[in-house]
Amino acid sequence: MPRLAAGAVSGLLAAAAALGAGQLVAGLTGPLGSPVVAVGDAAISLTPVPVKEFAIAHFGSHDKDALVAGIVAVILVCAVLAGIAALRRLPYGLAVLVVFAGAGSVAAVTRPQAAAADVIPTLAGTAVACAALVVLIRAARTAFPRGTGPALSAADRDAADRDAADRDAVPGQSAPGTPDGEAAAAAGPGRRRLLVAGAGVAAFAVAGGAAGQALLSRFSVETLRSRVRLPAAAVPAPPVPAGARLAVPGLTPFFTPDSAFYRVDTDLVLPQVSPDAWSLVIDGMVARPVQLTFAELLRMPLTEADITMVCVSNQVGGPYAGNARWLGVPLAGLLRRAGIRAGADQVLSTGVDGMTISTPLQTVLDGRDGLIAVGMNGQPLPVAHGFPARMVVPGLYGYVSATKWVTRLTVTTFAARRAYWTQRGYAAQAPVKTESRIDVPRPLANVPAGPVTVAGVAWAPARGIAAVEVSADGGPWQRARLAAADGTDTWRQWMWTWPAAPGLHRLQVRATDSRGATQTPAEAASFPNGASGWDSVVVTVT
Ligand SMILES: Nc1nc2c(c(=O)[nH]1)N[C@H]1C(S)=C(S)[C@@H](COP(=O)(O)O)O[C@H]1N2
Ligand SMILES: [Mo]
Repeated sequence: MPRLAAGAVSGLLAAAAALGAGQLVAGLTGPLGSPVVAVGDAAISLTPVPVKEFAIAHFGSHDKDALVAGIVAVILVCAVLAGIAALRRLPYGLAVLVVFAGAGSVAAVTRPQAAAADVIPTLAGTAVACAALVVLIRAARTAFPRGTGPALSAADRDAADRDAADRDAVPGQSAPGTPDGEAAAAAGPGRRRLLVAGAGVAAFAVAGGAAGQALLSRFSVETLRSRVRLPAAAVPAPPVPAGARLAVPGLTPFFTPDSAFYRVDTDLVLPQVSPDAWSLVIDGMVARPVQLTFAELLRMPLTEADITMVCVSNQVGGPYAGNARWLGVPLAGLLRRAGIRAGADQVLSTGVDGMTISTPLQTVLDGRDGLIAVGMNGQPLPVAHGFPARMVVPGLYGYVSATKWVTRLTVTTFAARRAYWTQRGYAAQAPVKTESRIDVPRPLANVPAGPVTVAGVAWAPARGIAAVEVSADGGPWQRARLAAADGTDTWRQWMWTWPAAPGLHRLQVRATDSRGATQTPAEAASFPNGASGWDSVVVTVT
């Protein structure tokens, strides 16, 4: 057993050394080459939609941490197997490592933003792992010679150690009494050698990983972002009406702070885009293709607009919606400047991460505030939300409108081009469904009998909310009080005072948009065009 354990630990240490070396080299070549990142990004684009939906629903913004943990777990299990295999025959263990190197390299070079250098971290990591495995396995074989492991008890081994020590002291005297005397005699110093080698490899892994992490911070564009000065809006947003905010503790704030704004994208490592290197190309079915630098974009008249953004993966009552004040160049003007040719019906936008998003051209041109945004809540876009520029179009789910790190707008047709999520079966036409959510009381809360404040938000971006109603225990729908509307593109807070009697109760909410359409009770999953149904909470009144 100790022999097997030594093999397993050798495998684990070799894998740790590989990850440390990979991270160190990625610190030089760029974050996308880090083996775990490369494999993770590849896994994300290969993951079937239901699994992705599950991950977003159950791990939320931590879905990527869960993925990384999963990959590391797979690596560790394979490392254990490689170590044990190597104990029998070294080439078996090395073969496992080489298979990993192949998978990691393929993953690294097939990523949309990949450079040839992105295979180097994986190859360097594999070379280090092979060397470490050879050294450790040789030491392990000496320390735990075949056949002695399971047979030797702890007392036997102590005896063998002593024998070995004796033999050192008295040259020529062998350890009698054990069937494999020679080997057992070598075990003591062998084990020390294994310990030293193991500790060395572990130290290398930790130091390499830490150094790589430190080097990787060089790739951050945070400093460049902090130097961006956004011009004032030529067309400022109207002030938010005084009555847009209701004073209810626990209610979703009207504007979502950047730190609380949901983040959904397919990137394990946030794209770091220098505003100096960034440009926006407008091409496809246009009369005059346009290319704009960030400086040129900032010199154009900027418009400010309050827009609530929603992810198609948001479940009824879910958290993947946020409201912000965006600053940017109107999209319609940019496209018209390029000259849209007849027959086009789609804007296909591309992010530097390779994400493609198809937006119906008509929704961009119908007068709503579609933007190439550079500012969010008075600051340059946070890196996680698309710095230096992203698209925002009110009324459409993010996957058909909200391209982060956007760098190309191609005017085209739905017949000619399909975008990332529509290739995966999501709807090409995806207006945000009217939804309302109960924020307070929290599900399964205990509240005292008497008047209880029920409150939440409701949204129907681009249409506007006209009414919100609440029902207790399936009883008659009661009109909630609506906070003042800040245009049609943002959510509205609402509240209702519930005369609560003791017992277990279920509250339900539904909204009606400004066209008079009431939110459907029909429950739909978020695939393929957004969840529907009424949000509800169950509470205990005492
Ligand atoms: N480049 C890029 N843009 C993207 C995505 C992405 O994966 N990559 N995800 C889209 C999706 S599905 C949504 S809901 C919004 C989320 O924007 P946020 O992370 O700023 O909230 O970004 C959209 N834009
Ligand atoms: Mo989304």
